[in-house]
Amino acid sequence: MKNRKFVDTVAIQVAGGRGGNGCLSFRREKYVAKGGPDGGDGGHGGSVIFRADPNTDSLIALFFNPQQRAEDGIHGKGKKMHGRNGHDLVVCVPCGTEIREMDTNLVLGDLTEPGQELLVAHGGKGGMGNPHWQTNTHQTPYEHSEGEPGEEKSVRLDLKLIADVGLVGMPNAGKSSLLGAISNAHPRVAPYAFTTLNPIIGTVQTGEFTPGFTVADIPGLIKDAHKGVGLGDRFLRHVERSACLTLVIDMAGSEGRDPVEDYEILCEELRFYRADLLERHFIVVANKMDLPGAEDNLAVFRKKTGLKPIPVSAVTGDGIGTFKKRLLRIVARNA
Ligand SMILES: Nc1nc2c(ncn2[C@@H]2O[C@H](COP(=O)(O)OP(=O)(O)OP(=O)(O)O)[C@@H](O)[C@H]2O)c(=O)[nH]1
Ligand SMILES: [Mg+2]
Repeated sequence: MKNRKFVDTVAIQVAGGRGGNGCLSFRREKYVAKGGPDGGDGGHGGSVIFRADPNTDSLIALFFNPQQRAEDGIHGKGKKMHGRNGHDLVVCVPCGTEIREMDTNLVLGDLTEPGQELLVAHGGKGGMGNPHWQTNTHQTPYEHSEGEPGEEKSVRLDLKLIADVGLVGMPNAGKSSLLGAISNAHPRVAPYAFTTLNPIIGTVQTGEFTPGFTVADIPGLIKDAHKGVGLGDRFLRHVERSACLTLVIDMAGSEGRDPVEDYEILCEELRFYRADLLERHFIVVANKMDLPGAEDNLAVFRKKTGLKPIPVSAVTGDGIGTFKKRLLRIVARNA
């Protein structure tokens, strides 16, 4: 589980099944002359349907199986036997998967709710048997039609995880430590940049009988992330839909960093990614308040930015309760 490749974008081919052919046949029975046409119709091809499934958490299965084809319809047979329709192919994808047609770049659908379905490739129609051509003046039809091919498409699937809260910050700001402090997740924490390489989601328990809310921790952002510097800003899509963004600032200014500057770089990168991202609710958390210098830096930060960050320490646990309550209030308001 731990080292499993995290796949959040795949390009795949989908194809509906081919319709079965209509049959050319005539009734043949002892003592019945000119029995008439009795070729059955072909069954329709199955369709390819994507379904949002809460038990699927990555697109890895499709990464290894990039061709998804539904079953063909069965050919019609004599004695007017209709061929069976091909079974639909239901492909389970994680909730939060956006499906785009490659040729047109059009979004075909966005599967966010568990159980939500989208038909992406129709199966082909079944062919018709020769009785369809029978008329008063045409009693022995030899015409019959073939099944139509199923629809084929190249589609791209993009997974955008759906968490109520998204943690963003510079590398080493303590995002993963905070996630570990407030939720059931145990993300890797280490004193170097880019410890977190893939998004991680944790659930914050808010009471014995309430469902709680989810928090996503993504890899750190650095200056020019929008140009691909560091791990780039592509992970921001996983917090794009969060009701609340939490900007985590290392208030101790470790490694000679300036918290105000960090905050400004973060805002700039978020705006570059999507201009309206910060127009939604965001809060600022001042982390590492247990370290020397943090109090002074916080005072300067307040003055320069006019913001009131929540002071916390992921290590000692100070302020974590307040932080959680604040998140819960925002999430509940947006629910
Ligand atoms: N003293 C102190 N150290 C902290 C605090 N929070 C995190 N750290 C330390 O800061 C370092 C980085 O913490 P991480 O949680 O891995 O930081 P991150 O933001 O997830 O970093 P990346 O995943 O690399 O982006 C670790 O050595 C943590 O132990 C805190 O509140 N106080
Ligand atoms: Mg981390």
